[in-house]
Amino acid sequence: MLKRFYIVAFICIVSATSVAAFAQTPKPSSPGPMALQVRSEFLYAWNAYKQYAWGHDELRPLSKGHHDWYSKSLLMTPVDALDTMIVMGLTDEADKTREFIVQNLSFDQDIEVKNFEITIRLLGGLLSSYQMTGDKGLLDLADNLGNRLLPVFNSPTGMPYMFVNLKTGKTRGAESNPAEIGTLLLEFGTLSKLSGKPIYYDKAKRAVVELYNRRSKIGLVGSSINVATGKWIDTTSHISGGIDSYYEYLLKSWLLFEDKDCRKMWEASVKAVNKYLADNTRNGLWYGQADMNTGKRISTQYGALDAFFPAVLARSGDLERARRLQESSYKMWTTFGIEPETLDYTTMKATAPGYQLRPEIIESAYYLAFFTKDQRYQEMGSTFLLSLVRYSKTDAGFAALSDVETKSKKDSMESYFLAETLKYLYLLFAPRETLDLNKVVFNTEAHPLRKTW
Ligand code: DMJ
Repeated sequence: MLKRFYIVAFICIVSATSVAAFAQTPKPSSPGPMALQVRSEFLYAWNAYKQYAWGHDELRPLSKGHHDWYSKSLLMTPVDALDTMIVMGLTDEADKTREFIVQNLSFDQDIEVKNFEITIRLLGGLLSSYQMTGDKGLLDLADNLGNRLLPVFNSPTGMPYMFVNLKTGKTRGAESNPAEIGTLLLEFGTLSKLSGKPIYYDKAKRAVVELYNRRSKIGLVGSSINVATGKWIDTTSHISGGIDSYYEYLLKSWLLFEDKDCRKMWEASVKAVNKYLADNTRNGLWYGQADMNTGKRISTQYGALDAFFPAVLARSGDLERARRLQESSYKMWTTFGIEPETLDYTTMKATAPGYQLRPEIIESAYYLAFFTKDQRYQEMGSTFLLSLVRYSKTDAGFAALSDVETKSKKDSMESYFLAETLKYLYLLFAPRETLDLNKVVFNTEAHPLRKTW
């Protein structure tokens, strides 16, 4: 009898202690007015998607219609947007969206998809939402998708082909680039850890190592490579679209998986990038283009996609370069009132004048705000929010711009606007404990992944 009393008392103490420990986990304080405004802009865009494009990949904000990437919808916007709803505390909306995805999304489709985009948007989205909700249906979908993507790695070098048919596994597209080859390990690696199947990690890791091994003597990679022959097609090196997230994933794969090879590859790569691509001008710090073999400057283009780099530099601890480069990105934004896709930083003239609702400059502001606690980055955030509302908001969601000079709109609202642009803008203003950047690693589509294994 006495023994039973002690057992019951022990169980009570243990459960009381774990409830207390759980209760001690800092609860984020309520979001302030700026974060709430971002949240209402998110709902405005999401409701427009629901009204005009529900069940399709994307909203067409000007024609109030929809767009599917392939002959069948893969629910690109709902999957990409789900963890933003969770982060913003939109619980009812998130629950309904999650249930819809689990019941309706099927990858058993005879369609040829782009491995990179499907990995960062869908695989990344499913994995992060699974980690945040524990809904096993999301992990099953991720595992099913990962398995259908695996044939991409069956090239002579192990570097992935660009496209794969989700039903037949037929691959195509040997001419690829560092971003599409080296931006897979966070998602495939996480899938390995959560499913217990090492094959995903191994294939994605081999791809990135094969790519790294083909760097030039001065440590740079080019912009186009044949994954069947392993030969470079274009030796122009930069940090822009087509290479960008290869660097991002070297750093983040080290942080998420404690993978020492990735750490070595990151450290060697960033040294070369800072030596040959960084350009210290009278106009500030920029990163341009150089030949991967000689290091000779080829051109002086910088743009919306390059603006991810301050975030990566800040996460790696290089706050000095991160701050300086973010000031340049901000100059790019304020010169036009909203940023162009690219400009020539020696003349500050736009060379590709569109704005595709991209997140990178806001992502960098968020990282810098988190790591420096400097108000400067929220000031930047206010400018970003004001411009987005002034120039991109439409009757139905938000529209990209075809020209930042004339501010003419384009009939497109990419899913990353909800996954990334508005998530980072919200986090920039939300209480810092909403997400701890020291514990969470964002994939390149802003899907937060955690080391739960
Ligand atoms: C997103 O799909 C990802 O951030 C990717 O790494 C680059 N392009 C878009 C956003 O600009």
